[in-house]
Amino acid sequence: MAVKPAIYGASERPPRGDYSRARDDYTCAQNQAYTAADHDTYRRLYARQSALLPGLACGAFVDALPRLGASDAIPRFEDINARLREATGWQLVAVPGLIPEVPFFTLLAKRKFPVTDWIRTPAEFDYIVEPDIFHDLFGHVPLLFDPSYADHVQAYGQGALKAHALEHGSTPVAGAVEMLSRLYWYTIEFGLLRENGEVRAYGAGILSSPGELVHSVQASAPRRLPLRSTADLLACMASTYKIDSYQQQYFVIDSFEALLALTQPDFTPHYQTLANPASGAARTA
Ligand code: HBI
Ligand code: FE
Repeated sequence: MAVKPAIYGASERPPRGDYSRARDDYTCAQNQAYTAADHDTYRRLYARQSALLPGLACGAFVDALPRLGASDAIPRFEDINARLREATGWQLVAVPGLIPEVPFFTLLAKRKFPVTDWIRTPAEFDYIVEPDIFHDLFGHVPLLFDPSYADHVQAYGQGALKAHALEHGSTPVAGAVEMLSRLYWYTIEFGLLRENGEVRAYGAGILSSPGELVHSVQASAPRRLPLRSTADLLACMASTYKIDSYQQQYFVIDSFEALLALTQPDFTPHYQTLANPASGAARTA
């Protein structure tokens, strides 16, 4: 069955990737025809980004990165899966690119991480709007080897399916999925962690970007807000974000265990609080 590709964020460009390959759940077999240029792009991206990590990436990421395997060519997902299944029970599944929210959340809820299987062109070496295989593999996959983080991502998927059902249920709670996708954005994509008193990056969008990795940790301009209490969580879920420029603010957690504990309780009251304008929950740009 031909599947409808998703349009990501505000991007108006047609989605990349060949969705005719996708199965009903939007997964596909990993591309078998990478060119020498594709492997060389991956090798160069990996070399540049891994050289930047010391003092900027969190320790758990630096420790887990080698578990992606060889860095001189695009890895086979099944090779990584043999190690990942053993570590946290997660599996990588190939997808043709961005997929609609419910199929995305459904895969996460089953501890299956969707990894785009095409890579940017050499001309896009420095920047690409859509997530490609380097963003997904280098940015998202290493921390899936960390048990607490891995549990958080699955809990996110389960919670997002609940939010979607709430939003489209008999007593709709407006914006529940958007509020939760802000949490995803400010943690899994652009999250910062405080370790040994220092700010370090753990979000995939930061870890796969040469410029934003430095900006998010070292620039004086962005606000770095705590993500520690329920009030902080509400502020995060009330904060919009930009998909194609550096963030003007970041949220900083104390640990993956603390993030998991903070996001464990049912979110329904949070959605209701935020959906009620009189609540006065922080509104930050
Ligand atoms: N699809 N393949 C893919 N990867 C994503 O990160 C992704 C997606 N679809 C939807 C989506 N992310 C957003 O809804 C989340 O960032 C909240
Ligand atoms: Fe991502």
